[in-house]
Amino acid sequence: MARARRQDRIPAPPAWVAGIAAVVLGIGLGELAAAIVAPPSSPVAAVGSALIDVAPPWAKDTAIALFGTGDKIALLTGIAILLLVLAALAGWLQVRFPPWGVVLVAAFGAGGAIVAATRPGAGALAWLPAVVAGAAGALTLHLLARLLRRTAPAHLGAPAPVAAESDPRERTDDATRRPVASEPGVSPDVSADADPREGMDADPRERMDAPSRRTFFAWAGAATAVGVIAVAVGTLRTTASTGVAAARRALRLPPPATTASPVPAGAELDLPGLADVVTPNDGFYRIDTALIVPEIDPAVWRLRIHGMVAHEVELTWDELTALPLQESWTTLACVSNEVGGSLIGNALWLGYPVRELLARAQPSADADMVLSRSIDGFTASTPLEALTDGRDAILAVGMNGQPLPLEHGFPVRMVVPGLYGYVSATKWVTDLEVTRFDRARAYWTDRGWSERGPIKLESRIDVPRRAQGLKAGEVMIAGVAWQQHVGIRSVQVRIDEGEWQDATLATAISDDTWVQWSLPWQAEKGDHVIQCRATSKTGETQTEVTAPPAPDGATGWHWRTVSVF
Ligand SMILES: Nc1nc2c(c(=O)[nH]1)N[C@H]1C(S)=C(S)[C@@H](COP(=O)(O)O)O[C@H]1N2
Ligand SMILES: [Mo]
Repeated sequence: MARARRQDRIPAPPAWVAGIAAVVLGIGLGELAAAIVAPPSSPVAAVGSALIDVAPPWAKDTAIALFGTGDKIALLTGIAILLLVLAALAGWLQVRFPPWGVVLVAAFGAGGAIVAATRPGAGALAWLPAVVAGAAGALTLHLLARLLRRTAPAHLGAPAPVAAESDPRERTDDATRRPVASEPGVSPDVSADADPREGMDADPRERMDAPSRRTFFAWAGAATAVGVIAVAVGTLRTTASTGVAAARRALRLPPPATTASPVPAGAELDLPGLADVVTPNDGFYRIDTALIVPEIDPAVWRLRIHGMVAHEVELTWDELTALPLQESWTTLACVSNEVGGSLIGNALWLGYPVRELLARAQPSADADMVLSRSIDGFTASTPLEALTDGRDAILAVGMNGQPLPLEHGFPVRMVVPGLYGYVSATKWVTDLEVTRFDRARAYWTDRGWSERGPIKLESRIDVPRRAQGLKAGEVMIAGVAWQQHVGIRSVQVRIDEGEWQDATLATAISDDTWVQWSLPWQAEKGDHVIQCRATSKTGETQTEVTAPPAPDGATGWHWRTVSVF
């Protein structure tokens, strides 16, 4: 019969609590350290960002499909849950098999330090917060687990056989609850260490000396509270310390040298439920790999144009905004957008044509691609031709009359009409490398997506909404259609797979934007299927063949079922 070791008598839940309390405290102190280190370098964020980069493409695609623009909150929640589970495991390990819990926590700190130090844009001290987190977590776990082990009664129920094969580790552990030996009137040789029948006799003085479970929970609770407060303070400090948001608010963009024509009358049908023809900035979809939005002070922003060029070009914010800027309307779309999806938006951009800067740099004749890179290491491969063929491919600084919002690329991003965002719309852009498709690969190309991403012809039904209760009678069917840089010629709608009927196109802002369409319908009682399809200005009609977003954009007809009462 195996004699239970003392630590085996501690139930698992308090051991989990010890691990979670220690890890929360460690992470809290780490976040606090991260706020002090410049640039701020949260180890949790660094590991999260690294996870995003190493995640298999299917995982990311699923995350975007499931959570859409909430994918980052979902990831952070997932990381938090994973950390709590690992913390609980570390607690259990440390109580049952010391020092493996402490080893696990320390290893995570070391791993976090390596990841944080090797992220793009990491500062010289980026490793420090993770080391602080790991060290504080490991030490706290050591102390809490020791306290918890001491709460276990040395004796439990029926006498156990003599521990001839006593685990030496256990003696070391027991040595930690030895103050009993130094008490006045107590002979040292009755200490647990010296007792050959340890585990058989309950020493009453030892019972008195052993801390209660309540004491343990009090310490664990205190550690957790300190950790939570430290996370909050650290996060607030990080947000306040960079001041980039404040710099953005104070910024005044120069007026455009070339203005775009205003939204033409008749472009906005203004139907409830129909997407606005101009998407407000705070309603604009956001897709990127940046767990923490990069914060770049315009005063330190630089753009470098290099690679296969005759002259390298470097540009500061002041130099860029002193150039004659132009306004242009462009509808941005994400390749991950499902048929009928909402990862698309239209804005008025203010910027400077990339072709003008390329003209200064003089790309070599055999270059065919520009790899744009953001401060956080994301890259996009844009065909050189799309940047030089005269379309409104710009380095944008303004969006709908405002400086770019931080999450949309402040201070400078690329916008190229006609190409999906992943191959053109690099936010927080700092580097343009003129190169060739057979020499360099972009972020998503490495993850199985197509190296070129022209936007596909698509149309979407916005109203009537899916679950909308419809009364029989006239109902307006309306939506949007797009194929940027080609333009939409017509949209057709059919009900219950009947004849295709021509919808009325609203006035398009330009061929680089989406266009609204509408069709009145005499709805009769019952369930109906509404479908739409667009035809482009080149005469191509939207294909019925369904394709998933990967590797180069979804296709198929959008359809919607409605019930009419
Ligand atoms: N730096 C950076 N830029 C990026 C991305 C990114 O992950 N990082 N994602 C691209 C993708 S996939 C899209 S669809 C657009 C989305 O731009 P938005 O978030 O402003 O709508 O940004 C592009 N630019
Ligand atoms: Mo995208």
